[in-house]
Amino acid sequence: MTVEADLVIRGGRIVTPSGIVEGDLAISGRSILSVGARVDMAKSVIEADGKWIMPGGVDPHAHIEQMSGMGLWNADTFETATKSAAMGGTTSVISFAAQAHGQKLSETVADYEERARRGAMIDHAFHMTLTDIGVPNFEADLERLIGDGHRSLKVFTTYNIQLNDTELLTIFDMARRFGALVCVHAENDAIISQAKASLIASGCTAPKYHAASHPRMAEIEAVERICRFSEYLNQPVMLFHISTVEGVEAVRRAQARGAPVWAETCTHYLFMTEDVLDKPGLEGAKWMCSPPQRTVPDQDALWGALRDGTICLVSSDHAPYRYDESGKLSAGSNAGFHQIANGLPGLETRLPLLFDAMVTNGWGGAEEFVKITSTVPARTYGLPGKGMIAEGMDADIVIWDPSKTVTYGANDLHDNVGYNPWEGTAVTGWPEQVILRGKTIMKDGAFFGSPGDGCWINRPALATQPRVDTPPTASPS
Ligand code: DUC
Ligand code: ZN
Ligand code: ZN
Repeated sequence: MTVEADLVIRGGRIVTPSGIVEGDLAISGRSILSVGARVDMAKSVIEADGKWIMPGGVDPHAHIEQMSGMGLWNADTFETATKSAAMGGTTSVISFAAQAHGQKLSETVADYEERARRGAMIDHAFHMTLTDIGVPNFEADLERLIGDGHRSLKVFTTYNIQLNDTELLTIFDMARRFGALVCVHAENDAIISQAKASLIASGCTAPKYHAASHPRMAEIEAVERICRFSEYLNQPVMLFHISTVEGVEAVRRAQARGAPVWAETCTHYLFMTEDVLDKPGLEGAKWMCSPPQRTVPDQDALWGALRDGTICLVSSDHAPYRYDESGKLSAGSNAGFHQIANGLPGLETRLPLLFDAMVTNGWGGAEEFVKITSTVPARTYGLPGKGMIAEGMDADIVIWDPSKTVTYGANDLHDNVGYNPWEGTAVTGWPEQVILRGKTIMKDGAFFGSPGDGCWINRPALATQPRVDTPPTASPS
């Protein structure tokens, strides 16, 4: 019996895990019905000659409706952030359920789940950010929550919410036993504190000094230590936002030793350097993030690491703050870099920037673009149905117009940030239509999603890891 499709996208170049296919992409209900074969029975047809048909983007690192380490709320709610993501071609996002100090983990997660359930317009999941392992019922809650579908954790080694080494090892061991990936913001806190103190003592407080306040050695030390912890306990780890040559090399060495470590970088490290911070007055605050943007040789190393797989994906690290007293200027218009919230918006711009570099300008091509922005994030974080165009997968599809050029303006994003850090940047290749589980949520710049359209994605726990201790090199005498 021939099944009638709800929608057929015809004539485009479809990027699938087994190559580029020219033919029909058929959708039935919320799923992909067939890929490549001619389908004549369809309720509606989109003619897509000359367009790329790609899976919706999966952004696995974004801060949404969350309080910062400095006690400031993000500018975005689930509603504004997920609209912005969709406008840029992203259909799934992993944000954070961030534990406040003293808060029971079950309360943290329930709170974020409820806010996302009401507001989110694309599909979503949470990394559980752990800041206080001493709260009642911590271990039992963690085990239950991982079993209930939250299979990734986030810990810090700095930012006023760091865990010490003993606590980190405790979490790694629990994650190993309960089946979760641990994501780490890895920068050495003592190195940053010392650098900050000496800059402030010398009166160097403008935003441009933020770069020097996060010495590359802070990343190097913490990445090496975390890789060793991962190796020691055989615990899978994702190193967030790698920014330096040496950070890449540390990950590469750990992977060569067999440590179960993965790494990401973000768009702002690939396309920006630290000079973005050097602007008159406090203007540079708009680009402040941690780690800071680095240098051209660092960018070259990051691209090289993407090429050889040392870094497996690119996220946005969307961390939205307005350039006013609610955000970047909360400590006033004479604030020092150490009083300014870190983060910049990126959910909407991640894919067009990478499409331009990889598809339009040929760095890697269309398949590689899909891999690092959708397929690998979905696989690494265990998002069932997401990240590829194949029969039975969720019909999360983006139709890209490869010939459309857009130059970003001062305030043309759909988040609640009020500025675009990419103002003046031109990209060629633009998301023309975005489909979430079979429903069009964006077409030609018009948005059709509604709060609550986004579904929480239940992610089965990882297989638990056996512990592999390093064998002793000499017998005790
Ligand atoms: N860095 C982070 O690690 N998180 C949010 C913002 C930032 O700049
Ligand atoms: Zn971080
Ligand atoms: Zn982050």
